[in-house]
Amino acid sequence: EDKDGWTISAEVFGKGVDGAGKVEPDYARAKYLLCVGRTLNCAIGVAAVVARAKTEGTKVVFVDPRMPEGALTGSEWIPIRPGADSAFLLSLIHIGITEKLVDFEFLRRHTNAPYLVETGTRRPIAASEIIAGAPEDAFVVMDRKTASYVVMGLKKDDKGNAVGFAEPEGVDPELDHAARITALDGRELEAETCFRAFAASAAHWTPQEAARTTGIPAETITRVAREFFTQGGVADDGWYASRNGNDTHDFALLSLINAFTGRIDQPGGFVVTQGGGFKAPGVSLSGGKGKGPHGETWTAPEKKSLDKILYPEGSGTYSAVFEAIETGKPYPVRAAFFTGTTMFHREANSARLAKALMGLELVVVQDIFPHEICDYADYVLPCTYFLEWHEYAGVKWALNGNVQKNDAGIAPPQGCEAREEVWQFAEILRRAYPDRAKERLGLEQELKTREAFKAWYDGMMDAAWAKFIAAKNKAKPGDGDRIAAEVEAQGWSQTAVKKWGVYPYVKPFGTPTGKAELISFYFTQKYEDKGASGLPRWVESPGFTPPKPRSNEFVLISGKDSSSCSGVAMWTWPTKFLGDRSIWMNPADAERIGIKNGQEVELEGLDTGVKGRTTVKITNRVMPGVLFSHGFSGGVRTKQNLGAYEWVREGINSHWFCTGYREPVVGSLSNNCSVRVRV
Ligand SMILES: Nc1nc2c(c(=O)[nH]1)N[C@H]1C(S)=C(S)[C@@H](COP(=O)(O)OP(=O)(O)OC[C@H]3O[C@@H](n4cnc5c(=O)[nH]c(N)nc54)[C@H](O)[C@@H]3O)O[C@H]1N2
Ligand SMILES: Nc1nc2c(c(=O)[nH]1)N[C@H]1C(S)=C(S)[C@@H](COP(=O)(O)OP(=O)(O)OC[C@H]3O[C@@H](n4cnc5c(=O)[nH]c(N)nc54)[C@H](O)[C@@H]3O)O[C@H]1N2
Ligand SMILES: [Mo]
Repeated sequence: EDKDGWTISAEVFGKGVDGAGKVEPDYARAKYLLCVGRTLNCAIGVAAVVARAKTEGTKVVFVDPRMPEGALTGSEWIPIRPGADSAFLLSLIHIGITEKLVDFEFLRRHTNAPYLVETGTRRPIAASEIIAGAPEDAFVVMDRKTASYVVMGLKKDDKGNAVGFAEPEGVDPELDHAARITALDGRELEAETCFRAFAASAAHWTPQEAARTTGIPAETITRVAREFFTQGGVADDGWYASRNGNDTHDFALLSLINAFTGRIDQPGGFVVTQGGGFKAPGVSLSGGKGKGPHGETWTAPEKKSLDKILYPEGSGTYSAVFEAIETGKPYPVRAAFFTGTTMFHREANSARLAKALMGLELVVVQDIFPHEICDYADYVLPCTYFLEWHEYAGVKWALNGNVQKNDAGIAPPQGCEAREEVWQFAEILRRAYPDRAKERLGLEQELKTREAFKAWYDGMMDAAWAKFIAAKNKAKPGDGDRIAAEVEAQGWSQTAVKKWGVYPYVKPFGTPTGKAELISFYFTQKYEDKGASGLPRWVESPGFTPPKPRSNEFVLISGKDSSSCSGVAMWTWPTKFLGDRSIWMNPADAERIGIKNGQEVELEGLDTGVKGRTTVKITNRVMPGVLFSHGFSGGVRTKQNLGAYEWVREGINSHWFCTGYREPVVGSLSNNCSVRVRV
């Protein structure tokens, strides 16, 4: 459901950079930061970094149906119709190309823009089809220097990993090329460059055409395009792609527009983050082999998890499990553990979720608060909070490489049972499958006391940390000791400084071409028929019925703010006062349908018929035709007695009204929906 870190950047940059926070704008040096459906105000240190950059002149532009907090001062807010982001982004690129503002040299050398595809189908043309003796996995460009087709390949190590580029010295690829080519086997191929195919498709999105779809004036689109490409623009690639069911294209374009600026992995551009380098001990499964925390190994079933079977490019489309619960296919699911997730406040279509939960024989919830999901649980296992764990970790979403340490500041009170979920899991595993617990985790005896658990678990963590420090000392004498001392003294330490200009100049990206891809060769070859075209384009949101314009029907969207959202903040006392459990409505809409500020209304899902009541806040911070609600900020429906926290029931949970539509390849949900408002 949630696409944290994945963000579909793999379509443009391939595997390997699709982990959490692996590619990011260089926020500190960005000159012009474009945020499409991204609020910034909430994401870890980014807000502070961007605030500092703004004092040095960085311009920030938010493109969002509602005005996020970050746009209240010193930034521009451009309202956009929900689900129209691809049309906007394609128009920016189209203007950039036609006004020659994009970096053609970068496109030629470091993207697959000059690579040949079959005209119409966009099937990548392999070099081996037209050049005798070319490797199977290489592609082809027209070289301007030699006026001939040349082989563009990758250097690979013995494991098949791409480690460099194999292309002719001084190759000067033609961007705008089309030809009829006779293949070695005699077939006639109509070929064109990716650039031509992409530019032709983007050309549909003139500012006027994009204005009709996005609701943004054509002059604004033209101005933003010129500013973006001439003032050092960088686009944020976003954090999660579950909005309208057409988001795959939006997120691919948010990454791709950065390739058109030529500032990939350059200061102020769109960069690959360095990574801390520390790997915490854990269990991994891959290629039929399991690996335990002490180096234990075993043979694991070759089966894929359900979400990967149904949504091969997704990362955790939980609702994939719903069908399996109901039908037993592709395999039956009878029990589920829910660890640290609200479920009802994250998952679109609450009724479908409730039905799936009731179809399970065993539901176990591990949480720290009495969320709605507890009503469906056979067992609720209260756990410790992450700040109570002893844990070393790499720092994600940071430009430089850093490591950090958590440790409990205080011990649990006497007589209180405080158990980490790892402890609970380990003990459940040991009782259910004693042999596996021994073979895979090195766990033979019951971890009866907190001391016993800490000796086992913290011992593994400390051993991994000691190994990391030793390796750092070996690589550079004294460096490990410095890191260890800094972590002890201040909780974190810098392990590596960002190296600029590595990807895709020296090291290839994980794409078939090793370069940034205008047309994703991987997606085109694998998913063209499933609608996840390798060529990003705009499609109308398939996630919900569009509301009738200027009626009492609206698109209902949601998002977070810096003070109240998330399953934890929902249950804190400040949220009672700071949390916003209303829905936002534009004054023009309120006047037309006769609604006063603070008035209670009924919402009804256009597709689901589900009803709910909440109060309306009339504000210019949301565009006409759209209602905004804060996620994780109300609408709790539980049978539990909540005592002083009864107020968490106020308002709505926007997921009540959602269809739960999922994009078929990546599996992102439509968290937006359409509703009717009645007084
Ligand atoms: N305080 C706080 N901070 C958090 C979190 C939290 O819960 N609370 N969660 C963390 C997590 S897990 C994440 S993923 C990040 C997320 O951080 P962001 O990626 O910045 O996401 P949101 O803050 O949810 O903002 C999403 C925005 O998208 C807008 N939107 C909705 N539909 C559309 C559309 O069709 N087009 C466009 N252009 N915009 C649309 C919404 O109005 C909203 O302003 O924040 C992290 N930080
Ligand atoms: N309407 C709407 N829906 C959304 C979003 C949105 O913006 N709007 N955002 C989407 C995004 S980006 C995300 S990431 C998801 C997030 O959806 P969730 O994963 O459901 O959200 P969190 O707030 O991270 O939930 C954390 C849960 O873990 C519990 N918890 C906290 N600490 C601990 C701990 O140490 N141990 C255990 N066991 N439990 C703990 C909290 O009480 C809470 O129940 O929601 C998605 N759904
Ligand atoms: Mo997220």
